[in-house]
Amino acid sequence: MAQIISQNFDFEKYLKETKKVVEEALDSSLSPERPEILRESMRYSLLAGGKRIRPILCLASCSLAGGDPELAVPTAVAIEMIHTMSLIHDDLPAMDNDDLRRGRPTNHKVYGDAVAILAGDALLTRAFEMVSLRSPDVDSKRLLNVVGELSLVAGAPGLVGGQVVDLECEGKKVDLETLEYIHLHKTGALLKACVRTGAMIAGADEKLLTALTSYAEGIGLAFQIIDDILDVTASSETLGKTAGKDLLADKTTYPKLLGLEESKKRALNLVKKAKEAIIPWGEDAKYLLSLADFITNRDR
Ligand code: GRG
Repeated sequence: MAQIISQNFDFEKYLKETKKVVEEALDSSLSPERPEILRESMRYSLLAGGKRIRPILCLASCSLAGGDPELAVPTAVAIEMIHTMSLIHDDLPAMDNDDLRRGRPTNHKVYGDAVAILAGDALLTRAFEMVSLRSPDVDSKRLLNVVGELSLVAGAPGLVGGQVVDLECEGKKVDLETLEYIHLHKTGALLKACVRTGAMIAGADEKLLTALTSYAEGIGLAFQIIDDILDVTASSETLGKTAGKDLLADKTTYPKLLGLEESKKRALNLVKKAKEAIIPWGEDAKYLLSLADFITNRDR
């Protein structure tokens, strides 16, 4: 059934048009910024491309919940800001120490560590400004819920906590449970916030939020499994970031623990279950259903 709904509309067109909306909103979200070096560094990473899967998930979820996706654009931008700042900080010498991101030299390679850290800080704080002060026409109680959700996923209970465990585990033998903990926090938490906040802006009830949470948990883990697989199978050129990095940093990954075939099977199974959680919403679920397939079929 999911397959039938997914094929009933032009997903490529939807993706292209929604991405354009996101790119334009990102472009206009960063002014005025002083001093100039900070503005440049923030824009350098935020406007460097990327799949924009997170903001698109947020807007698609708002649509599923019966809301006007236009109202969720500032939150979608905020989420991409949090994601981008996490990439800037992740690439720093004190963390993953990477030279290439989104097909260009990493932020600290261009602007130096100090400015890169501060650009990340400024993007993170701007994210909360986008929701609280730049979301006209959204009920303030709903915005407060969105701020709460984003503060939880960005902080120790989410990305930061996952990153710390990930760094601690480098070079160590890691079991599947710990690996899942890392991924659910480092990657899954923000993906979950995308779909939950989009729906919150539309005023979704608990039943829908619970279904969307199940959907997001499935695609979140699947997204990271595919990321691990691509690290082994794709080139740096295609990925726009250094391929083979996990092996080099002696990181435990799904392919390392389960093998490539079993990892792929696990990702497909997670996506199937994710889709089942939102099938009762029928035609309204078509964007999120197709986005789930997009996540497993992506090549970068
Ligand atoms: C959020 C306060 C705060 C701190 C950040 C550094 C850090 C703490 C966390 C690291 C999080 C991280 C880098 C997770 C990896 C997530 C991931 C799979 C990124 C790749 O996402 P894609 O493929 O990339 O969507 P594009 O470039 O397409 O956006």
